[in-house]
Amino acid sequence: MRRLGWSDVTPRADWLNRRQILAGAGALGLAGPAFARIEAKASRFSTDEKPNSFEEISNYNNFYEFGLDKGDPAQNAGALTVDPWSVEIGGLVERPGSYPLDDILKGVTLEERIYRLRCVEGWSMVVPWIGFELRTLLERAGVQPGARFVAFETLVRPEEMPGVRSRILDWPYREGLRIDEAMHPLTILATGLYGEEMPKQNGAPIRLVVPWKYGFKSIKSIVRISLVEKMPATSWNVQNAREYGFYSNVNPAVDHPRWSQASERRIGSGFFAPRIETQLFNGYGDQVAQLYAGQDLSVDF
Ligand SMILES: Nc1nc2c(c(=O)[nH]1)N[C@H]1C(S)=C(S)[C@@H](COP(=O)(O)O)O[C@H]1N2
Ligand SMILES: [Mo]
Repeated sequence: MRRLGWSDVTPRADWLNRRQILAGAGALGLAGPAFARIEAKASRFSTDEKPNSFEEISNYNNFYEFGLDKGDPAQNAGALTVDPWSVEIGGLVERPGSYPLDDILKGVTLEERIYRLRCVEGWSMVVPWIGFELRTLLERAGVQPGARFVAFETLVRPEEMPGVRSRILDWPYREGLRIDEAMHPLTILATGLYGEEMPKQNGAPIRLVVPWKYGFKSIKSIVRISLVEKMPATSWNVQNAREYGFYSNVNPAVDHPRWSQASERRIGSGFFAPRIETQLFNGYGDQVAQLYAGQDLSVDF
């Protein structure tokens, strides 16, 4: 069952106003709206592009634990139990442990981050995430000097995840970032979108969002975060290293072996709408290009 998002029913101008009003109301301690909403402040990191509708964002998904088709996650993820939820933080950290989600959320400031999402398959969306910077959680756990990478794992619960009962991938779904990528302010852990709790098909209750990388890096329904010394194994790279590199930065000049990455189809733009030119680092180059200074992006793809 899905609740209506306000931008479904309100024009964008109203929605923006509402967003500002809500942010202001939170700051002033005024009563919020009658329905359950996550309070979050707007962010200077947000794009001003028009977000996709809640309908589009929550019905066109990749979440192979729930099936291969774009509609499968919306169909099947309802069965996922997301409460209680804990995230195991371990490896090279000062304070390893199993952190209940409630405790994690107590120490963070939720923000709305409207980001472009570019899937390696050649489509894109704009999503108004609610989340917080990954670095705030890593700093709380205390990163040890030897940690050079961060590894993430998704829940594996075959009873609730029909895709996990077949061998589409080598479960658990795994992803990873270099430590400087993980500490970058654009990298967030998202717990909602459109000001509401994360739909299960989008990776409830907590998922990664790395907007300058192909969508598969943004791992969903995270149960484990490990600080490690060596570059960790990641699901799509293990599946096919020639097609999916560890970095997987959005790059129109580095084609997938089986298709061009020069352009993308914006979901919801209509069948005859022209394709959009894909931008290096998905348009976030001003903020992230320096992370890769001296690297050849066609080698480290
Ligand atoms: N655990 C897990 N995380 C995942 C995936 C998946 O299959 N399993 N798919 C990835 C891919 S390919 C994309 S494009 C994004 C899609 O996120 P969305 O459905 O919220 O748009 O999730 C990523 N995270
Ligand atoms: Mo993707």
